[in-house]
Amino acid sequence: MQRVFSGIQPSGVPTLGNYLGAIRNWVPMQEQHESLFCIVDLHAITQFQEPAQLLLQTREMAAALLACGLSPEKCILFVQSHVPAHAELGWIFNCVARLGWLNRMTQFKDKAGKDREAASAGLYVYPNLMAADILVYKATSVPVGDDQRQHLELANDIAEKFNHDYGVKLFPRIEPHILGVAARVMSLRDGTKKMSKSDPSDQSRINLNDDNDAIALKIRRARTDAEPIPGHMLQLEGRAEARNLVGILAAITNTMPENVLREHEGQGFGSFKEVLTEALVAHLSPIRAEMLRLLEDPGSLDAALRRGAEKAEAIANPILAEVKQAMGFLARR
Ligand code: AQP
Repeated sequence: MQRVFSGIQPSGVPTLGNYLGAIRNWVPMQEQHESLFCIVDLHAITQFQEPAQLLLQTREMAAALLACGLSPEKCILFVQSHVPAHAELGWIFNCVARLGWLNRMTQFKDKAGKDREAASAGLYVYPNLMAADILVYKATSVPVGDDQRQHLELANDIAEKFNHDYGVKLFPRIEPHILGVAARVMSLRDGTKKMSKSDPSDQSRINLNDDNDAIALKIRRARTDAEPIPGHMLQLEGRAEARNLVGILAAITNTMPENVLREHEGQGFGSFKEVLTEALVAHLSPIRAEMLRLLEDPGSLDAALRRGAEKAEAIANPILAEVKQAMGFLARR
């Protein structure tokens, strides 16, 4: 049986992008595989988080994941900083990965922006910690959005170099699982930027705890163009915002973008946006209600996360011990 690992940063309330590109695909995986889903707070602090916000966002993320259908009975749901083996293997991988490899990571360039000198060192070595998150469980299957493909390639390079340098076959090859028609949901304000929970503009995204009015307003204000909806995907070339809204409706109604175009060909975006709002509200409002219900009892959320961390540690610690032994670390006796 394949072991599945995936993570999500508690850097804000999860968005429709996180949901369609990642979380929604995790739910069926817990039925078929041994699955670990991790709230990666050590990754979130690569960009400054207000302490009170981080605490709140970590619980909100746990509530959102449970509300979307993850079950602590079927998967291991936990917080990254509760399992120190991640940080320890992350450091070891800092010493395996090459600077040249990290220099090629496009996400660092995107997130650091123009002032790279001011970015944290953590943001730069983020992909090494991500490799550790996966490999500390010898997980082989990693469901992620399309934007994470490059990081998984790097994780495989690290695993291969480690195995080669220490003459072992310790780490397996990781297979990315890029799933769904909406592998990349774009910002509602700029169709060339991905939808992000930490985007300064709240209007750029749908948050999983947005109420129906907020969803309607954001979709009404979403950028589009004056052209009507075409009949074929090719005709959406160069119309990033229009393409994004078509992709979202297709994903949320479980169909292909071509079918959405066929149904709405010739319409303007006014009526299309009404249909989209209705579909989003129908899908997201039960998730929001369940999220709010779970957040009323933080003690139960924390207890579920603690049990998850215990199960995760039981897998990670022996693997970390194997790594250290291969490297010649003196064992603590
Ligand atoms: N816009 C998106 N479309 C599709 N998938 C997405 N994911 C993120 N944004 C989109 C997928 O969600 C998973 C968890 O992401 P993350 O929290 O680990 O980090 P991220 O990719 O950096 O997500 P955000 O929302 O953009 O967070 P911030 O704003 O903190 O940087 C991943 O599988 C990702 O592919």
